[in-house]
Amino acid sequence: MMSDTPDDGDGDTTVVTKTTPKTAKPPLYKVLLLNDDYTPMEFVVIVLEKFFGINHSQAVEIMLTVHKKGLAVVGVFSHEIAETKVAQVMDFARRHQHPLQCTMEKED
Ligand code: TYC
Repeated sequence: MMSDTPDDGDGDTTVVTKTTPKTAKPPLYKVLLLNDDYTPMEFVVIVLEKFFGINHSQAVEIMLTVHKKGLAVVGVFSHEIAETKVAQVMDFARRHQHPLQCTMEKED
């Protein structure tokens, strides 16, 4: 009868170490909103609500952070979603003739 226990017959114990195969996780990208001197504050708040699902009071807070610090991370997404968000914001700003800039950056 064949044993299902690893045994080389020398009386020692065989240690079987199972490692879980690693699945590489895709990189994440930060979407950044940049300050400028011309885009109205209310427009930036609308952008944060409309494209990032951020509630009004949080949107005002983030807009003010960008206004004071020069930029802020407004979300972290997969490459494809981040690209879509950036394109949506840039298109919306362009259509309203505001110079608002939105970019993405790979997370470390
Ligand atoms: N600095 C702008 C102003 O004073 C407001 C502003 C905030 C612009 C955030 C862009 O991403 C921005 N009207």
